[in-house]
Amino acid sequence: MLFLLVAGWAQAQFVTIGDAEPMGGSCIKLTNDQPFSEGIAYSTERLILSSQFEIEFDIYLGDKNELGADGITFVIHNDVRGFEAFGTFGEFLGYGGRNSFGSAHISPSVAIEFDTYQNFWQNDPWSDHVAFLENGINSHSSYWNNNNDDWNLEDDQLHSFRFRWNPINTQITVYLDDFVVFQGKRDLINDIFNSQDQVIWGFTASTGRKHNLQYFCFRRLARL
Ligand SMILES: [Ca+2]
Ligand SMILES: [Ca+2]
Repeated sequence: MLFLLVAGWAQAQFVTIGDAEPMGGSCIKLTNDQPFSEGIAYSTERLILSSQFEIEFDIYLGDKNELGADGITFVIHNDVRGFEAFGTFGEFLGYGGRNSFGSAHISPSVAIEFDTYQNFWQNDPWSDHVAFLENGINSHSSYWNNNNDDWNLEDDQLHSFRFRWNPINTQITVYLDDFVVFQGKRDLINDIFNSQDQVIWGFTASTGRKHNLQYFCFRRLARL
């Protein structure tokens, strides 16, 4: 389905998959507060990676800490399925897949995950955490949790999320509530997207046996 979101002067049109649907204003629900929910929303307008930009959202990860799961990803991809690309539910956040079993995953891609549930196969810490992912693989060697083993994102609050890309020095900078939570260099156009500089962007999310309402609100896309 196709929806138009308006946030201040900014507007963006999104297509949705699965349980994702508009909540009013500039927000799109990704998962229901129910087991085994998965939702994905993509902007119909591609990101142009040859230009510098910053894109900003508010994200909501739910209100249940011990009983909540699984998290969301902000994804940029060039998967052949285009606006119908999806990954696997549960610990794969609608982004990745159990590769050894060939389950659905989104690739080529990069993603920022906001993970609210510990899965040993993904090398997750006990705490909620943010991590940089590539090509539909959820496992990560490093993560950010504010150096706090009890850090919790399922606090019934909106959190400000900004993703900044600079193609000149290939630097990615991610802010959560105005803290830098990831910074790294990756030549997205050449090393990930096979020289393509126009890519699809959006959010994926899922739940498993444990669950939370999860959604995002689009704030702005600024060309820098
Ligand atoms: Ca997890
Ligand atoms: Ca938590």
